[in-house]
Amino acid sequence: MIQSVSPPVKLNKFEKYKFEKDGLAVKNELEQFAKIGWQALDENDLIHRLKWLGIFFRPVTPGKFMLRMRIANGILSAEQMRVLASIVQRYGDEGSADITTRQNLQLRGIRFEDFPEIFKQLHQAGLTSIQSGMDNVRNITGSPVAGIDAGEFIDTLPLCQAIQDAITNQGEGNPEFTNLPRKFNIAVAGGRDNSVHAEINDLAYVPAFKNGEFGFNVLVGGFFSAKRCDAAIPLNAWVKPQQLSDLSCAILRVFRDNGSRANRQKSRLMWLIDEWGLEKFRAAVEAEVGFPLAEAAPKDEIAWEKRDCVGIHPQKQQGLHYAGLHVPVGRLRADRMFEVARLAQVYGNGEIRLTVEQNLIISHIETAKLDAFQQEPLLREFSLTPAPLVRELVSCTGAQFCNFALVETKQRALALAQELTEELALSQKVRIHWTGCPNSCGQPQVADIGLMGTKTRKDGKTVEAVDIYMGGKVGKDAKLGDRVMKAIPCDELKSVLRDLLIEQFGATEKPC
Ligand code: SRM
Ligand code: SF4
Repeated sequence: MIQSVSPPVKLNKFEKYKFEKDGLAVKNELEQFAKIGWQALDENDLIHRLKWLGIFFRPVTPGKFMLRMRIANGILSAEQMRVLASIVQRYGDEGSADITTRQNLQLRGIRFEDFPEIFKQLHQAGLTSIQSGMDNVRNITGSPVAGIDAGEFIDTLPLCQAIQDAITNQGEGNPEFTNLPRKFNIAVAGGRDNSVHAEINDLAYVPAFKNGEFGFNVLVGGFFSAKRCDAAIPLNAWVKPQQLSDLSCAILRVFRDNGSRANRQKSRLMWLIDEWGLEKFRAAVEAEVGFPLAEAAPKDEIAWEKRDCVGIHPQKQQGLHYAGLHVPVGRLRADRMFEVARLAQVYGNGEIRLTVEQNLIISHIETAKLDAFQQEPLLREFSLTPAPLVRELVSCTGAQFCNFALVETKQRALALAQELTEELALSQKVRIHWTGCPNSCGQPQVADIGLMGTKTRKDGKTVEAVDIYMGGKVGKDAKLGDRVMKAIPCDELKSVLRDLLIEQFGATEKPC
C-alpha cells in the first residue's frame, strides 16, 4: 500500500519539499548524482533527501559525507564490520566511525563519488543505511545481550529485524513509510533491566506476562526535542511477540496520516496523542491494526537496575562468556574496527554487539580462551575495566561534525572525565552524558549528570557553556532528569563537576 498523504492545508518548509518529491526518489538517481558531483545537486536533494539513503551532507566538513547505517538490535557480524572498516579506511585520517546512542554506526569522511560503489558493497554484505535519517524510523534498538542473557525473557534480535524489514521493505526502501511527519524511535526490551531506555522512544515494547503468557506492554510518545521532552506513557495494550511488526506498522500509519505537518516543533507522536487523548489514539491504532488490542498486563517485568554490560560476564550458554569493551565516546578508527572483527572471530562466534552507551560487546568466548583474550593489546585501549567516570560516558557528535552544535563535546567529555579520574577516587560509577545542543542526541536527561551545550557571556565575550541536568534514572522506575544549573562556562565546569561528584556521589580527593 502506498502512503495516503494528501497535500496538507498548511505546509511547513520540510513538508513542501517532501510533497514536491519523495525522499526515497534519490535512490534511483544516486549514480547520476555521483557523476555530476554534489556541488551540482539541488539543495533539497543534497541537504535533505539524501538522508533517506542515510547520506548526510556535513556543512562543517563539506565534501566529506557521513553515512548512518541501520543495524537492527545493534548486532552485526565480523565480516560486516570489516566491510565498514574498509570503507572508512580509504579516507585515511579523515575516515572514522562512531557508535551512536541508538546502538548504530555512522561512517565519516566519505567522498560523494564513492557512494554507488559503497552501496553495492553494503548490499553484498547484507547491510543497509536506508531511511535512517530525517522523517523516518530510526535504528531499532533491542537488548545488547539478546540471545545470550540468562535473565532474558526473549531474544529481541529477530523481533527488531522483523520490524526493520517490514518498515524498510527488507532494506530496499518502503514508500509506505517514507513520509512521516517527523522522526520516529522504536525499542524492544527483552530482559529485566530496560537496557534500551524504553521510556525515551516514540514506541517501546517492555516484557509483561498476561495470564501466564509472555508478551509486551506497549509504551508510546517518549521523545526529546529542543522544545519539549517527555517520557513514554502506557498505551494500555499488550501484544504477543509475533504481533510487534503489525502493531508497529499500524501505529506508524496512524502517525503518518494524522500527525501534525504544520508546525514541525509539534510533530512528534506525543503531540498527536495530546491532541486526541489516549483513548482516541488507541482506538485509531486498533482500527488500523485489524485485531483487538488486549489491555495491558497489570505490571511489566522491568525489575532490575540497568546493566552496562562492560567487563566479562557468563552467558546463558554453559561455558561461554561475553565481553563488554569500553570504547571511549564511541569513536572508532578503521584499524580498530578490523581488530574488533578479528577478536570477534578468533575468540568469539564472530558476532559484534553495540550498546546505547556507545560501547561494544564480543560474545561467545569459551572459558579456555578468556586468558588469552584478556592479553590482547586492543583491550588496553578498549578496556574491560574502565574508570567509574568513563565507563558509561556518552557523548553526541558535537561541533566537530554537527552544525547544530553549540559546543565541542567528545574530546572535552573524555578529557574532563580523565582529569577528574586522576584527581578523585570514586567507589560507584557515575553516568555522564554530553550533548552539544538542546536536540539531546546524547540524552542528558537519562544521565546521573547530563551536560547540554549552550552559549553564555563571560568577560564581555560569548563562550561555550553547558546547562547541567541531574536525577536521570535508568532501568527500573526510569525517570528523566531535570535541569539544575544554567550556562556554566566550559572553563569553569571542572570545578563545578568536582564539587558535584564530592557532594552527591561520594567522591574523595586522591592524595597528590
Ligand atoms: Fe540526533 C538531529 C546525531 C540520537 C534527537 N542528530 C541530529 C543530526 C542528524 C543533526 C544534523 O543533521 O547534523 C545529528 C547528526 C550529527 C552527526 O554528524 O553525527 C544527530 N542523533 C545523533 C547521534 C549520532 C548522536 C550520537 O553521537 O550518538 C545519534 C544517532 C542515532 C542513530 O543511530 O540513529 C542521535 N538524536 C538522537 C537521540 C537519542 C535517542 O534516539 O535515543 C535523540 C533524542 C531522542 C528523540 O529523538 O526523541 C535525538 N537529533 C535529535 C533531534 C531532535 C528531534 C526533535 O524531535 O526535535 C534532532 C534535530 C531534528 O530532528 O530536527 C537530531
Ligand atoms: Fe548535533 Fe545537537 Fe545532536 Fe549533538 S545534540 S549531535 S550537537 S544535533
